[in-house]
Amino acid sequence: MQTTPAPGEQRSWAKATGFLIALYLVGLAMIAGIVLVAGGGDSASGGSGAASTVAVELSEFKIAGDLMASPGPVTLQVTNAGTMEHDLTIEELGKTTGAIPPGTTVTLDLGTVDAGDYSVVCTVAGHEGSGMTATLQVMEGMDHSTSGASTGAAGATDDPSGTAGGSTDGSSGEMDYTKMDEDMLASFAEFPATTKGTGNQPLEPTEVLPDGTKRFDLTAKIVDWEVEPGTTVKAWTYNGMVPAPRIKLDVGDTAEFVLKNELPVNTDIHWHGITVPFDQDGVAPITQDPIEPGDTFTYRFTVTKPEIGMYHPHLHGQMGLPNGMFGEIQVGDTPVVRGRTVSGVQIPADVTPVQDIPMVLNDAGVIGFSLNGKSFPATEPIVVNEGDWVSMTYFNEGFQSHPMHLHQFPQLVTAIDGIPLDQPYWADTILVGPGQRYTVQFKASAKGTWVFHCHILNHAEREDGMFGMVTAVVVQ
Ligand SMILES: [Cu+2]
Repeated sequence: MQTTPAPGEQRSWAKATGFLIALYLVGLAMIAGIVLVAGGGDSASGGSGAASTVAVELSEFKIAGDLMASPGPVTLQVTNAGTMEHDLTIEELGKTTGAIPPGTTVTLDLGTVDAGDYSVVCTVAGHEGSGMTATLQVMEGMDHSTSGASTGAAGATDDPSGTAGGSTDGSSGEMDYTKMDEDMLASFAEFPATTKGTGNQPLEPTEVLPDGTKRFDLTAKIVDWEVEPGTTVKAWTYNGMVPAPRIKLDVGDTAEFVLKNELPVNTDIHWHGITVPFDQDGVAPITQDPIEPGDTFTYRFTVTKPEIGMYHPHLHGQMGLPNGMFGEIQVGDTPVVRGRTVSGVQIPADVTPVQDIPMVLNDAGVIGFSLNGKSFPATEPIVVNEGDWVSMTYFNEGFQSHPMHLHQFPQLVTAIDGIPLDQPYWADTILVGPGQRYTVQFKASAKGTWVFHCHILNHAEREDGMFGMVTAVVVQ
């Protein structure tokens, strides 16, 4: 007996929270429409009756389901329960679903399949390497099938019931809403949770050479990293922390970065957003040879203007970044707007932020949805006094865009990608795309614990409570 958990998860998630009912209805209406279309197609093809139908669920970054069938006609019912496009491909059989949008279920007819093991992957770049691989076992006695028609019908009835917001449909009895409510409250109660390891610690020079060159040591290595309470992963790091050590340079500095590669693969460092000579750009094998496991390579460059960048591997970036290899590198001071009026709001001439915070976003790999390498409730709150100004730079090292919403306090965008804006602007939600840096400042003008989160809500909540890209500004 197969179930299709993805639509149920979406429904229960939204229902439990009460967040943005309108958005939820629109979203579910879209999903319901898609499933109805898919269901129609399925029941038409399901007429063969004898076909084994196997339910498969795709998400970031796994392929889930009982991938077993008996030899003979096999049909896959593939649901993309993730937040980005995926496909399901079985190269050996020459079959693929093609790209499946999030929240969509499609049917893939494999035809008649002989006994054997078949490799199942998502072919979107980087997804197989991040974990989207599975094996379809076809053998006698492995018949987990239901008829295609009944699976399709279940999918079709499930979702409209969710759309209507009704809990009267018997088929939704698998959800334990009471437990969801309890788990939600429990997740809030844990914040802020203590976990092992702190990222973004300042990187101090190990040595200053006679000519004034600042020499820094970086070691690329895999370490245990507690990403949320009780969840420890094998993180790929610089110097054993996520995000990597924070590098601050002064305009005019010459810096050397001695990188030792203790990873199992070749690597390099790309200084994203920092102006460097061609042979220091860290794009192996174009600008340098790959740094092999066990080898050391020294980067050396002089910085000549204020910049806000980030560093990460370019080689195997799709694996290194989501797994934790990312950090901030900044030259000069963070831009601050003072003594001018923006959209009618006077910014005092003496604004001096009490904190200058890096807010590093990630959403994939073993680190997953996170702020500064931690998932809620292990994210660190921003604690300030009433009336304080804070400056903050978002660094998106993930694979998706994140609309970062701070409750109550408008954010004044002062720079994008480290470039100060001639026309700063106010916004309460800042959409930060992969690779981008947005620098903002805000005034903590009212006491309270103000929630601060990504507004793609399944980056911030799941059935067992808040997680991922959520923290708070605590104003005392
Ligand atoms: Cu997000």
